[in-house]
Amino acid sequence: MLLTALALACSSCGSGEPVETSKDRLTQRLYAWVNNGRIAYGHQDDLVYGHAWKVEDWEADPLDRSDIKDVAGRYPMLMGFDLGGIELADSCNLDGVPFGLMRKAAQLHAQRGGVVTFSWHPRNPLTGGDAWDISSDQVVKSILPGGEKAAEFNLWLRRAADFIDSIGPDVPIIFRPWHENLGSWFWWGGRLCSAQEYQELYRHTWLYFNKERGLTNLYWCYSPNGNCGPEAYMSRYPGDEFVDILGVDTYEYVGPDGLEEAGVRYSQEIREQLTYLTALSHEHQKLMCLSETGLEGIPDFHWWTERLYPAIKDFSIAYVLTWRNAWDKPGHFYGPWKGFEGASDFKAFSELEDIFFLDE
Ligand code: BMA
Repeated sequence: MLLTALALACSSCGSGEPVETSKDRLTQRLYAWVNNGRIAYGHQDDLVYGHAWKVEDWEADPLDRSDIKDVAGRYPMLMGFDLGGIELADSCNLDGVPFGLMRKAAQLHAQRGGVVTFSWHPRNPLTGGDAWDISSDQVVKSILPGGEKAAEFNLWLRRAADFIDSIGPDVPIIFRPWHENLGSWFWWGGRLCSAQEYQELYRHTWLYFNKERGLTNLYWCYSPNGNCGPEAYMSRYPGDEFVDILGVDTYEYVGPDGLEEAGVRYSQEIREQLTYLTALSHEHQKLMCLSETGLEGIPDFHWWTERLYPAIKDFSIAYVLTWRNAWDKPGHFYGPWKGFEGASDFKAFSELEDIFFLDE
């Protein structure tokens, strides 16, 4: 019953003419990208800091610096931000980004013609630890309706929704809460809750944001970690009504067998994952994306053109997003920066016909 009612709900309200929302416009754009066979490039936190720099006086700053722009001459089309910390009304997120700056950057990026995506690494509501605190497998249960932390968690949702609301309905946001849900490194991960509890958590979040708060600008991304196969991928899927785009988070890790083997393995894994994601995207009538990827520190100076690009080029993904360039950890970067030895390969990647950036 509930699902039918939700499926019938659309962006039109009341009996009047359907209102075109920013989400509707985003949907059209994403489909146009895919239909034109082009993949947008995205980078996490790109406007708010980069390798060895960060925005200081954010109210005065024009926010025109970007590690990606420094190398490719253009901003990424997708800009990722993380809400971790909003749940406790912190002034900065878990990586030191003031929420005021995040709001300004999201609004500005949208004004420039770009697309914004939000992830969320909230603290552990039961233990008080961080998102990676997996000391209890009772956390999800405790925050669902009837649980001992349900009221507190609802306050967390309220704070996150307040922040999104403050950005404004005209900025569409690809929102991907409860990501990497098959691994067991976050408190909402595979061994930390049942599939049913996970699905309830996702749907509870969706219902609160979309229905109770009436946020019309969220484009919901389901983004498990990869390397799992289609059955595992779908095992915690909350349902077609709650998801707009199928994502997957997969990184390259260098093991004892070295960089070359890691690169070969990575490209192969990405292709396998995007193959089953393609089938699922047809079956469920959803777009798909590589919601997070990268190789930390990019020791392979041909990674972009020889590992990432060959792995994604034959698939209809709307975008690929590489993770952040930390301002305070010199080796923790997933995008190039000016002066980085491997930057020319990124420049070559940025000039490929089917990869695109933000042209202002
Ligand atoms: C991780 C790392 C952390 C960071 C977190 C949330 O992958 O980059 O340093 O705090 O993402 O952005």
